[in-house]
Amino acid sequence: MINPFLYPRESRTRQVKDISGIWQFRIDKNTEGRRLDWKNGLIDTVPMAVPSSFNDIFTEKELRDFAGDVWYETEFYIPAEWEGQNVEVRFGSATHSAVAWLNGTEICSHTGGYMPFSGRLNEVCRFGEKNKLVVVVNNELSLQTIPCGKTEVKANGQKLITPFFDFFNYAGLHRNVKLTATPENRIHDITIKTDIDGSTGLVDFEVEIIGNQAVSIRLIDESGSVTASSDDKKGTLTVENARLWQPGNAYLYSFEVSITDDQKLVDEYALSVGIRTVEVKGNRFLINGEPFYFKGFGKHEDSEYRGRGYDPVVNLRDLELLKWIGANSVRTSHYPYSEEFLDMADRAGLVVIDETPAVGLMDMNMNFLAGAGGGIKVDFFDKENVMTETLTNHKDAIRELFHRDKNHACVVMWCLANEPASQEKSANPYFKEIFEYSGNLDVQKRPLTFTNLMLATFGKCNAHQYADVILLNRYYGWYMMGGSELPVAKEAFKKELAGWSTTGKPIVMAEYGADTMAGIHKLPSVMWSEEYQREYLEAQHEVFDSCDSLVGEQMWNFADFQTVEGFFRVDGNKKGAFTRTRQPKAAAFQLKERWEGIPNFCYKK
Ligand code: GCB
Repeated sequence: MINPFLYPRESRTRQVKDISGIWQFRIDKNTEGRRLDWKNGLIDTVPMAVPSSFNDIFTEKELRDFAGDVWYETEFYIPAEWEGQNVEVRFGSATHSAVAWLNGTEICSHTGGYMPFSGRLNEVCRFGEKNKLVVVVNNELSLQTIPCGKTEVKANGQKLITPFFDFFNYAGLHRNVKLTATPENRIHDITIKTDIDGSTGLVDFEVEIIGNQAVSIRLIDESGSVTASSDDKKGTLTVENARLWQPGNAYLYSFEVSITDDQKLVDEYALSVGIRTVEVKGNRFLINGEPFYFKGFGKHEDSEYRGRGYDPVVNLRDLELLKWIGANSVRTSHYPYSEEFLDMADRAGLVVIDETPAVGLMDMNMNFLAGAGGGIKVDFFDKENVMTETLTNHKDAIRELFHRDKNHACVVMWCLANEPASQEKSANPYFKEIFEYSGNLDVQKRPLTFTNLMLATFGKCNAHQYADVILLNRYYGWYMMGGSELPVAKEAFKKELAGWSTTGKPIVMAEYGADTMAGIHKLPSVMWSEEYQREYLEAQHEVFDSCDSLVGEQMWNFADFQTVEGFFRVDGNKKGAFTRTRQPKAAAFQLKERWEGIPNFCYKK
């Protein structure tokens, strides 16, 4: 039994060996690798960094935009002392689907580009010897994949991918690859739910074990003292005078599980646990019983050279900038971020709206902007296999995300999709099923939501009735009524918000923004200038402040990021408060001033 979702951590009984680094790589131009058994070993390779997106390493356009299979290979030793333990290889993610072979034998495969997966090696590996790992990764998109897009072979034979979303379809081994050795009898999974009763914290837990060992659980506070303990696999720990996990002021306990046989340690695992509650009450979003106000951004995992590849340096820099600007939250638009990012958010008290990779659930003839700008549109949810295959893949993505991230204190809400075509009638049955399915998966019962797009303005949306919180992506003053029409845009926006307020649900502005080229200054302002971004934001904020049901603002985007090339994007999306290299535009100082003046709690009475 393999559980890739329990993050690999070392302990007295567990070893982890990171095998990321420079691997061998080959693009499968003629789609022949699977047929010709490249699984046994690659020839004619070039070096490739793992983790990284392969796209931005090359200087050739056809390699950057390659559609199809790409192959990776590496060799490593498996320590002889690991024999007798459960040995696995674990991929943090492979975008969007992958198959892996060790010494020529298949060990695992996975579909879905942002989740970990593992394969057991014992039966195929050579202990104390060199082993060869080969992986094929495919980046193609279709109406049935999550995220959605299309892959076409052009008249000249060139295969091209059109993502139905506004970020570059980066692909490859995006996160660390690790070898792990755990005991055959071991801790398989842990599920936590916390509650607060006055000054007492309650930690409900369930531990799954492979084997029949005695269990011992201790909850350790940050000073190293044991605050509660249990000898059960399932139960509730009571913490007197609990220190709560608070936005911007995190406190983490260590939930330590050990299993023993005749007092002999068999396995141990430690999980960070924050005691906090999350609840929607009327038009308020409560954290620890208090009305919380989201301040922050929709982000991307995106940076120069690395593409979407995990980089702790970029993550730390981003965290510093988030603190500097007074943000308390982010949305993991438009896919699950690395586990290391969530660990960092837990530690920093950064509130996270955790999003699935379900983006592009809308039909468009061209690419993202064709849909948003009213391009040719055919009902997406009525298309063949969407109600069956796409729905199933969407559910799989939700199930895996919830499993991976269930214990993170920072995760306060699940965003099940970004901008589906919810103006369509058939979005109703689709999302009824998606929300019903998701509602049963999370023991913490965190609020569920999705982001609503501009085509499904108030009165036109067929899915919001299932959401606990209304998340709006709106660009009044940018994609519509921009420039001199900004005052008109403001009024139209106010009117729409008044409509959404009648639902009685809390509203979060999940996207609002204006493309801005850093360094362009204009007096008076024009669109794309730093001055216009400021005026645009000022106008939006004025509207937000007039709406009582609005419980948060997450500006689009934290930083400029890469997209497909086209006439509407200048080397990517430029709506960042920061440039792609993480330097502030003028708007960053404006946001800082505003957000430092808004407390995390009780902003609106
Ligand atoms: C949106 C999308 C986001 C885009 C953004 C934009 O509504 O959710 O992925 O990048 O608009 O800048 O147009």
